[in-house]
Formats: sequence, C-alpha cells, structure tokens
Amino acid sequence: RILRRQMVCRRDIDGLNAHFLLIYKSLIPPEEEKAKQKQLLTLLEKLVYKEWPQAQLYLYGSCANSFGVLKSDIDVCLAMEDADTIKSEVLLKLADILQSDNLQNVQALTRARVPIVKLMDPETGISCDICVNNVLAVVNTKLLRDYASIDDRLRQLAYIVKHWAKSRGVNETYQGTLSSYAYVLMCIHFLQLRRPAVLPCLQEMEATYSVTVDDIECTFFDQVEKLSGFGSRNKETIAQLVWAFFNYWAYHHDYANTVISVRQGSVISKHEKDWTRRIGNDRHLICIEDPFEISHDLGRVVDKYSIRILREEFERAAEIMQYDPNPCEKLFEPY
Ligand code: 3AT
Ligand code: MG
Repeated sequence: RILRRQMVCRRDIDGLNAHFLLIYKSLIPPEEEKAKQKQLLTLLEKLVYKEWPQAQLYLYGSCANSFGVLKSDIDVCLAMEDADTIKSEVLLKLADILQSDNLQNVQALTRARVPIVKLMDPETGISCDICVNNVLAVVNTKLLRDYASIDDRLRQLAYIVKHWAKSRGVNETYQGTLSSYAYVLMCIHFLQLRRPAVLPCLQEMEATYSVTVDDIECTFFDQVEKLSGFGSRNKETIAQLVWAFFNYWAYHHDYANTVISVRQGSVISKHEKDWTRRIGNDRHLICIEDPFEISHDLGRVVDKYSIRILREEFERAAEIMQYDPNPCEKLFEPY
C-alpha cells in the first residue's frame, strides 16, 4: 500500500507543481498596482519635501522586498537627521500635512512599538504606513529582496507560505502568531539548509554592502547577479519544497533547544543566545533570530496558547501535503 501511495504521489507531483505555480502567479501584484504605489509615493514625496527638504522617503516591507501579494499596503520610512528625539512631533506634523491634502483616515499612532502615521489614498485606494528613521527595516528589506533574486523558488515558497498563513489565521502578531517577515526568514533559512543548498548565506560571504544603523553593523554580499544559478544543483520543485517546509516545522524542528539563524545559515543553540527562559514578555517558544538585530527573537510574540495553534497548523499542513490527493484546496481553507 505504501509503495502504491508513493507511486500515486510521484505521478501527481507534476500536477501539484502546476497548481502551486498557478496559485503563486495569481498572488503576484499586476503592473498597474505597482504603478499606483509609485503614484502614491510621488505624492508623499512632494508633500514631505515641502516641509523637510533634507528628508528621504524609502519603501520597505512587502512592497519593496519582492514578497508583496495582491492588495498589500505600502510601508514607507521617512529618514531625516536628528528626528529621533522628536519622532512623535514629526509624526504629528506629518499627519497634519497629509490630512490637509485630502488623504483619508489619517491617524498618528505615536505610542506603538514602531510609531507610525497611517493613511489611505482615495485616488489609488492604497493604504500606507509611514514610520520615521526605521532604517534597519529598509536594510532588512534589501536583504530579503537580494535573497529573492538568487532563486525563484524562494519567492514561490514564501508566497505559498504567506498565503497559507493568512488563510489559516496564523499571520497575526497581535494574536501571538508570526509576522510575514518572520515567515519569509523561515523560508530563507529552510532553503539555506537544503542539500544541495538552494540559497547561500549572504552574511557569511565577503561583504560588498555595508552600513551602520543604530550602532549595528549590517554587512553582506549583495552582488547577487553573480549568484544566479547557485541553487541549480538542487532539483527540488515547489511542491516538494512546500511539503518539506511543513514537515520540518511539524516534526523536525527542535523547538526546545534551537534558534534558526539566517545570519549564520544554520541552526544555533538557545543556550548560546541565552534564550532558554522567559525574560519579561520574551518566552522564546519558537526562536527566529533577526538577521541584524541579533538580540531580537521574531518569535517573541508567540505565547503558550499561540504556540499550540501554530504547531497544530504546521502538522495539519504537513498531513495534508502527505496524504491529501488534492492538497491545495484543504491547505488554504479559511479557518
Ligand atoms: P505583508 O505582505 O504586509 O503581510 P510585509 O513583508 O510588509 O508583509 P510586515 O508587514 O510583517 O511584512 O513588516 C513590514 C516590514 O517591516 C518587513 C520588515 O522589513 C520590517 N519588520 C517587520 N517586523 C519586524 C521586526 N519584528 N523586526 C524588524 N523588522 C521588522
Ligand atoms: Mg506590510
């Protein structure tokens, strides 16, 4: 029976691949959406430069890291010198300026962990969050984008995983599950560890890009055009990788003792990072090291309830990939 099942699986794998690729393609934002985002950014630049001629606006997050799905909001960082001490004043002033230009739902959230101004542009229908001097996010956006350009399978896998996480309700940091950023790091790490590897570890290679942000030295190899074809010895398809990804997080990851690290391209021990016990709100029940802010565990939002939900969802997905004859339907079933 097992042999028959394996044979059935193998025969279906081409069909399954095609299905995953269709889903992936359906999630890619069309060119018009990119154009609308650009239009909104141009408008924001015009308004911001009038008040602060020295400031710069940068896109970050999924609109710039190449993991943006259809109808994503855009994340914008306003970079200006000496704004750190008066961030909330800058945000309030910015909210004023935007409001008087007919942008809608303008709200300054000055007490959030990352303080922002939110707004909606009625002309393009796009919503936007603007933060001040969150330059690390701009740098980690570049790292993710550079990884995505090395092997198409990263973008495919991450879109499928994000789509799964959104459908299953496990992409909600305020409910104790993981951010999109954390899921993309999980995908990068997973592809670094395949054998043969699909992705290299850019932070372990010769540094061709280097910036210091908030006293953190961010360096990595960014001449990624030289790395095209890096993963070509690995022939795994997207269907196999999706299966293996969920299998890893369901049954093989050592939650009790290890941390995943994109920075080192390996797992490291919780002990080494002193992440073995709860300190304040950081419970370290699933540990994902930020590539630059290395004391930052992206799993710290996860608590003892949400870790169960997450792990049950990984197991559910792994089971579906293993046994369901038509896994795509079940995998993305709304929770
Ligand atoms: P969506 O498509 O909006 O779900 P996204 O890639 O925009 O995905 P997030 O909204 O989770 O991802 O985050 C926006 C960016 O902010 C991504 C990353 O550059 C940065 N970021 C998010 N969370 C963290 C974090 N905990 N530490 C450092 N940077 C972060
Ligand atoms: Mg976002």
